[in-house]
Formats: sequence, C-alpha cells, structure tokens
Amino acid sequence: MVALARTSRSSPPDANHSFASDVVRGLHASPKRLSPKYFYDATGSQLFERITDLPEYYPTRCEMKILRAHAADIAKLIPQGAALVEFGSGSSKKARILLNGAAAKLSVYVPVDICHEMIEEDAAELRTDFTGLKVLRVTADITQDFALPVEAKGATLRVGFFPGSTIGNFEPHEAAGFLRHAGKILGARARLIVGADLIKATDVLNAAYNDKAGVTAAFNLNLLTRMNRELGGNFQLDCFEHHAFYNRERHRVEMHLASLKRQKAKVAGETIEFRAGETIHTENSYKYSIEKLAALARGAGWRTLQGWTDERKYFAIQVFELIDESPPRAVG
Ligand code: AVJ
Repeated sequence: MVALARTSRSSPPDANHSFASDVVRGLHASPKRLSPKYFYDATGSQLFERITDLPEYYPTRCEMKILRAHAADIAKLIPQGAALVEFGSGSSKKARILLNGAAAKLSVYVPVDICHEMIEEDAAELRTDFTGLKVLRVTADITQDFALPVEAKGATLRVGFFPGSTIGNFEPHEAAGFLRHAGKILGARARLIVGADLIKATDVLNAAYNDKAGVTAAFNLNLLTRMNRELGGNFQLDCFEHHAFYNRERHRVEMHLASLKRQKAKVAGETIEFRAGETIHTENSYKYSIEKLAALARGAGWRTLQGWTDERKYFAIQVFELIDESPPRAVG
C-alpha cells in the first residue's frame, strides 16, 4: 500500500515548496499537525514496507488474504474490456492478485501514483509477468484532478482500485469527497474496489501502531529527519517521542510526535516553540464499520455491489458501482 501522495526524488517541481509551506502552516497551527503524505520519502516508504511485515500490523496481511480468497469473485465484477485504475498504487503488490484472474480481459491497467520511479520499475515487471497486459502509468497526486490515458477513457468502463485502507487517512468528509472525485474520474458505470480497516478491539489497534520492534516509531520520527534534511531543520530526534493510540470516540488511531521537553526548533526558516508534552499530530487512521463505509459511499454516489471480510472481521474489501445520476429524459 501507499500513501495518498508520495513525494520523493521524482516529486513534481512545486512539491518541495508545498512541503515547506505545509510544514510552516502546520507547525504554527494549534494543535500542531502535519499531513501523513509526508511520511513517504525514500526512507519512509521503506519503513512502511517493513511495517506491513510486523507481527502486530495485521491490515496488509488481512487485506492480501481477503483478495486472494475472493480474487475469482472480484474478477467476475470486472467486465470484459474494462480498464483497471489503481489509486496510489505503489508496488502494485495487491493489484497483482486481481490481475491473476482479470488481466486477460482488461484493456489496460493504469497505476496512478505520485512516486514516478517506483511505478516505472513495477510497470515493466507487470508487462513481463502478465504477457499482453497494457500498463500505462500515471504520475499524479490522487487527491487532485488528473487525466486518464485515452486508452482508459476508451475502455468499456473503468474499475477503480483503492486498497490499503488509504481511505482511512482522510477525514470522513474528505473520504466522501474523494469517492465523489473518483466517480468523476472513472465515469459512467464505473466500479470501485475499496479496502478499509474495520473497528475492532482497542488493544489490537494500539498494538498495531506501537510495535515492539519500534519500526512505527522510526516511521513517525523519520518526518523530523526529513524536515531536517529537506527544509534545513534542526529537530533533535531524541527530544521527541512516538505516541500512537486509538481514539474510541472518533474511531481513529492517532499518531503524534510528542516533545519531551520545552524546546525550540528551526525549520523552513521559522522558529517553532514546543511546550513539554506538546505534540505534532502526524496521522489519523480512521477505522470503519462496513455499514458506515457503505453509507459514506452511498452519499458520494456509489451503491454497494458486494463485499468480503476475513474471519476475525478485521478488514473489508467492498465493491461499489457508480449510481447513474444523469437526469431522467422527458417522456413523450
Ligand atoms: C498506509 C494509511 C494504511 O493507517 O495503517 C501504518 C499507515 N501508519 N502505521 C495505516 C501507517 C502507521 C497506514 N496506511
């Protein structure tokens, strides 16, 4: 899985500028905050890959297991000649499971990711592994408007794939906005396959974001390293601590970087003051019920076609269909 927007060596030209201005705005705000999309520099992306292998971090394993168990059913919901469009594709590890059963009937697979280099390598491998599959990468921030290649526009219809519970990084109203936006991009009769992490016991959630090996802590603290390197910051890493906990009222895991003392730091030419214990809120990871997700999708123009979960009900894969909202034609 991959974040909403990766910025790295191959970032769009204004990416560093928006990183700087987001940091300045977020660290002057109260409470202090930063977007989780900034986790994914080269180091952060590697750390995230390690997170997906941690014994405590169940989401990736759960999702892969559901996709494998129901690949044939999911493939049935992908019509002949469809284009498969993956939002935030990363390494396309999950799309491969779908492609095993659906590659032959696809007109094109379109992985969309902001990290350009990553998906070129993977696209090449996909073309080798699925002979005859057309793979057309699009480099874009999926939260922004972007154009699909003409091959995808010309397909019988478009099936979106949004795995990894990336949807959980949005505020619920933003998630609805994203789903509506995806409907516009995919167009008439579109389908959308969404992976979402489900509400579950607090101790399971807390453990998943507080692993014993400390990889999630390193992933969180890497934001400070990244600001030091890219924005001339002087954050002292040993003066901040990883804090992650499930907020039951809001159904979300929150990650914070907590200042261990009263201190000042410089970044992007600004001085930022911290009270002892003050935090930078770095991520929300919303957990859904299947009903809440369906309601959210319904409000954004999608009806539920089918869905699956694992035996512990930790994670869900839901398939939606775009509701035809064209005004009815006058009769007579
Ligand atoms: C990539 C958003 C699905 O929320 O679980 C993992 C990111 N953060 N550990 C998540 C993450 C801390 C992850 N998502």
